[in-house]
Order: sequence, then C-alpha cells, then structure tokens
Amino acid sequence: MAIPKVLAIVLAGGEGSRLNPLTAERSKPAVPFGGRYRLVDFVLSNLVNSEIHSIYLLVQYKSQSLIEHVRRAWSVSNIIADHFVTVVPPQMRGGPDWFQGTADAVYQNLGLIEHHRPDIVAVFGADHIYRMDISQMVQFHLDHQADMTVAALPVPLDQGHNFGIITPDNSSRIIDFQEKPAQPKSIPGDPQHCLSSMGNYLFKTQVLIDALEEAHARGEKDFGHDVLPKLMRTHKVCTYDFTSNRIPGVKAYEESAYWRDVGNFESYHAAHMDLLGLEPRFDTFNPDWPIYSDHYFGPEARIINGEIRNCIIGGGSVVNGGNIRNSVIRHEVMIEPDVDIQDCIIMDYCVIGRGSRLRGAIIGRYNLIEADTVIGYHPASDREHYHISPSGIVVVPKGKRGQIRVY
Ligand code: ADQ
Ligand code: ADP
Repeated sequence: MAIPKVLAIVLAGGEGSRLNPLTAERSKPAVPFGGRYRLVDFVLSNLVNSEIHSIYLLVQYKSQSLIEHVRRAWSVSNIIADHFVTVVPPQMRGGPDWFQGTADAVYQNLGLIEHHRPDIVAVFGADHIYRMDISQMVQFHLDHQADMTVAALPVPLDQGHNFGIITPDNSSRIIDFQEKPAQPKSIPGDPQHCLSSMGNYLFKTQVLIDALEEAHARGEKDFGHDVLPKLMRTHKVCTYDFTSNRIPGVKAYEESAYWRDVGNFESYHAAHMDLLGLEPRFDTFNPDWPIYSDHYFGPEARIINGEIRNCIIGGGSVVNGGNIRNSVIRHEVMIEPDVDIQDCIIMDYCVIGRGSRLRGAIIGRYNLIEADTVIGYHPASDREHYHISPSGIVVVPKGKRGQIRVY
C-alpha cells in the first residue's frame, strides 16, 4: 500500500491561563520545559520522528516567543518542498474575529488543506509531554477505515472532568463522548479510571473539511465540544489506544504510555520531577526517539563548588557552591555560594544570590534572586511577593530581559 500523505496541523494557540504568570507573555506551547525544551517541542518531535514532515502550527495571541523558538529550532529543510514547520498566524477569514476555538482555528485555514490535498489530516495539540509514534495511529486509522480517530488513554477518574471522556464499543468505535463532564464515566471493569481523549485527532481529509464547514454554519467553534460529538453520530469515529503505542529505545524503567497534561503548576512541577533520577519515569535521553529543540551555542555547565544531587543542569550554568537537590536548572544560571535549593525549577538567565534558600519554587527566566532570599518556607510572606499555586508551589514571574548579566 502506498504511504498515505499526512498533513499535520498543530494547535499551538493555547492561552494556558492556569500557568499564569509563566504564560503572561507567551502562549502555553512556548512555556519552557525541562533543562532545554519548550512544550511545543514534544509534539513536533513526535511528528518528525514519525516521518510526518508537513507541519503547520496555528498560533494565536502572545505568539512572538513561540514564533522565535520555532524559527530557531525547527527550520527542518530548505530544499524539500513538503518538509516544513510553518507558523500560521490567525487569518481572520471568517470576519474580524481571531480564532475563537480549536475547530474555528482549523476552519480558518481550510485553504492550506485544500492546497496540499493530503489523504489524512492530523490535528494535534501542543501542550503535552509524551512520546508517540504517530505512524502507528495512522495505521490503526487505515485498518479501521475510520473517518476520524481520537488518541486516548486511561486517566484517574477524579481527573476526568479536565478531559474529553470516551466510551468505545468492542470494535474501538466511539459511541459516547463527553467534553469535560462533571461526572466522568469509568471504564467497564476499571472503576478507578476513565478513557480520556489526548486531543490528538486524525481525519479523512474530506470528512474534516465537511465537518468544519458544517460546524461553522452552525456557529460552533471547538473540536471537543462540538465537532467530535456530532461527527460520532454520522461517521465512523474510532479511538486509538495510546497504551498500545511502542517507541524504539524506551527503557524498561520508563513509565509506559507516559503522557502528561501540564496544565497547572502541580502537574507542571510533577512532570519535571519525572525527568530526574537514574531511572526517570520519562527519560529525555533516547537517541532512537530524540526530543529536538533549539541548539544552545554557549559553553558547558561548570561546577566549581557545592553539593549537587539528582539535578539537571543546563549549558552555560555555573554552580559555585551550596546544596542543590532534586531540581531542574536551565541555561546560564549562576548559583552563588551557600545556597540551599530543593525541588525547584530555575529557568534560563537567572542569578541565585549567595545564601538564598529556595524550596519547591519555579523561578521564571531573567530573575536576579537577591542574596539571602528565602522562598518556599513562609507561605504568608511568599504570597505577598509571588504567585502561589493551590498546593504551595511558589512561582516567580519572568524578570526583565537584559537586566541580568549571568557572568
Ligand atoms: P483542552 O486541552 O482543554 O481539551 P483546548 O484548550 O481547546 O483544549 O486546547 C487544545 C489545543 O489547542 C492546545 O494545544 C492549545 O494550545 C490549542 N489551542 C486552543 N485554542 C486554540 C486556538 N484558538 N488556536 C490555536 N490553538 C489553540 C482538549 C480536548 C479534550 C482532551 C484534552 C486533552 O478538547 O477532549 O481531553 O484536549 O488535553
Ligand atoms: P521567552 O522567555 O518566552 O523566550 P523572551 O523574552 O526570550 O521570551 O522573548 C522571546 C522573543 O519574543 C524575543 O524575540 C522577544 O523579542 C519577543 N518578545 C517577548 N516579549 C515581547 C513583547 N511583549 N512584545 C513583542 N515581542 C516580544
């Protein structure tokens, strides 16, 4: 069988309001993640590793940071016409309004789909941490002769209200779908879990075009709320079991079907902790399925002094003392002597002043943490100065670019 032509449309305009202030000046897919990545790198790496090379990224407001990142990191080819990662700004084809929802965003770009005439359109979210071989989902979609296929995995029942919840029949056909239901239905025989959509869809091209035109005519804007529940009644909509996906190079200790929606600070912080350890739940090192990002051209990290346990330290960082454990430190962070840092995420271009004590904190880029600052020990005083998540994670917003000289 000829390899089907797949066009990917990545929805990269998420506001990420629950990650504010990290999303105060950038969209959620541009939020830094791990030692050197942005959230969007995970879906883009999955697509490219799955040999899907024609990729449009639909962005919305506050998109400059994402645009710059994609330009730096994702210039995949200058010579092969259908190898591209192209950022598409809102087209406002439907009138003066910007994209109003995920389905509307794709509707406004139907011209791109008509231009490429793919066999399959892959509409994927940009906000998740996972590895997935999408070609296996494509094969499933073809084998089942589906009009639409929705990737899904079990999530704990008490988290089901955050997701689209699927009920399939024995042949994987979706017979019920509830977007963010107050009382999610559990999986038969597994009362603790429900089957969640991952927000990743494959469509037969003409089915998508017709569905979006009909949704637009009805004033509907969203895949989860509108398009999927309607299409399920008139077409063959199947669910692809993400737990059946197999990735080369994954080690025995990694959590199978690792997928995290890092929509709030608790899950964002926990997913960082999953990167740590000798046998991390999600190992960023996998030469068979790399996660790509932009190149860092600065020097290596330098450890001058101090005690460091179970940390990721980004290029260009300098550790000059103190005790640092269970933390992710990105590029060009200067750590001065006598600090105590635990369970923290410290983003690029920060200085952590001498004698500071930081616990369970997320420090945005470009921050100068003055000497002897204490964060994460006194909730009342933290609340006065910083943002605090419901479980007590302290978030220091991004500082001003150019204010900090790390060296
Ligand atoms: P949510 O994650 O709540 O639910 P949504 O906020 O619509 O869905 O975001 C989906 C993706 O689209 C994200 O990558 C986001 O960045 C992006 N996005 C949102 N609005 C956009 C716009 N106007 N233009 C471009 N991109 C936009 C969805 C599904 C659920 C499913 C979860 C899984 O609706 O059924 O369970 O994803 O996380
Ligand atoms: P991030 O921390 O998200 O990478 P940076 O401060 O490094 O943000 O900026 C990334 C890019 O976005 C830079 O090219 C910068 O010029 C641009 N940028 C950031 N904030 C703004 C803004 N408020 N208006 C226009 N461009 C901006």
